[in-house]
Amino acid sequence: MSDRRAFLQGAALLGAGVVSKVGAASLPEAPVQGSAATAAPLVPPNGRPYNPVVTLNGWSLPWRMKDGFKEFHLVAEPVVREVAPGMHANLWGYNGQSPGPTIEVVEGDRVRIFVTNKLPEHTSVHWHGQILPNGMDGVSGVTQPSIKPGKTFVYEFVAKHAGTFMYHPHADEMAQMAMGMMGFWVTHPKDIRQHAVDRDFVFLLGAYDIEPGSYTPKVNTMLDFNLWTFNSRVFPAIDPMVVRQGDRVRIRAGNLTMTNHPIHVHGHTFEVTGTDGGWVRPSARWPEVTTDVGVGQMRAIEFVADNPGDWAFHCHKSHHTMNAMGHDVPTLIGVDHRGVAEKINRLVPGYMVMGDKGGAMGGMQMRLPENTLPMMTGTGQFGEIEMGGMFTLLKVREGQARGDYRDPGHYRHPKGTVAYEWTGDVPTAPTAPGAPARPVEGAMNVRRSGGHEGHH
Ligand SMILES: [Cu+2]
Repeated sequence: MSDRRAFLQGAALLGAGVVSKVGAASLPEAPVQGSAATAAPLVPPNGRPYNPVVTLNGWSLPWRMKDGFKEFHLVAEPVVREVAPGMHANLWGYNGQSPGPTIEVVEGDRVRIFVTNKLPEHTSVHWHGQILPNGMDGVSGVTQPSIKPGKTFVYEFVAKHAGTFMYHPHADEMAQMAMGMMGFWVTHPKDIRQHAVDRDFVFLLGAYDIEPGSYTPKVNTMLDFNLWTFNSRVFPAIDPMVVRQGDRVRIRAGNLTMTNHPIHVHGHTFEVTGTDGGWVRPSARWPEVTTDVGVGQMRAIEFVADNPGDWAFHCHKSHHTMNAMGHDVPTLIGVDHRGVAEKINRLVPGYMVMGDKGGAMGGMQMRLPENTLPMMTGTGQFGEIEMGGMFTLLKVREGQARGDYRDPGHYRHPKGTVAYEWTGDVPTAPTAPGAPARPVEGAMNVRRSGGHEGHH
């Protein structure tokens, strides 16, 4: 295909639902998503009915029915992803976004997926977790030649098992996944009543190493990433999961990072109902508030959202609920800066003392380099949230209408149910026998940075 034809086709396809005249005869359209907002669930217009999922800050790929196949068209290409307002990343993805669109099919569907490669290098797509013919598994060199730039390959298989899956390249994998090439896949049960829930959220766990001031991930980073994402977004730009009180909720996550993520929910206990291999038998489930999602794994958790409020939902590795800026700041807790700042200020105007009372940076207005995000950020109804990365809110509301995913705003706490300040006397707390005497309030407590000796 000439560049000019490719350009015209790309332009014609920019609006979802527009069928390209060039491609209509053979290839299904390849819709492009330009927005990083959470798209409304894709209600199936044909085929077997199912309860669609909601992809956090993402969307599901439309298909066409042809000769008994559900036909999808994925285009692997460079994309610009808004990681959060104020920061964009030059990533690689599919159909205009990273991660690529979620693919939803029904158990027993015959699926045909066209994959067009618009990357500057070869690729392939592995359908992670699917039971399929060996030659459809997408492993470059092993089960197929890689897809060269400009070429289109076709994958065909039956979606045999209902469950949670992913797709990603199996060609120059480290670089391509570090650039954001991945997508979610849900195979719904043939019987719509089976495993039915009221709301079903999905997202991929991702990690990037993008130096403050730059736009492209460092693809050779092995472990030291500085952006931890749900669907290539970081807090405060990850949409909340909005549910109606009493809803049965499923949240599915897949992990394509280089480390594990203990995913933690506040205010509810859940059960892991789905793993990489399918559904967990009810007799094999147990209640939890945190579940570890290992590298290459998928987990589906379910609970009844019976506790109204704005509940934190996050990875429990505290460095994964932070953004890029500020990782190189030394630990200064316990260091006495008094006098030092003034002296340094004579040499470096604008010098600030940071971290001597802890790490809190939320209230500081540091000027950031171009295209990066503060390490800890976000503001709630009671003040600074001091989070980043893999963090969002589960918003449980009594008044939320069925099928309404709009953010209802801050939770309105019933009177007398919020932690409050004690304003009476504070009696001296008992001290353990043999413990050193507490320093008198107001006395200096000086410890030299890096040293161990302290004196009063
Ligand atoms: Cu994590």
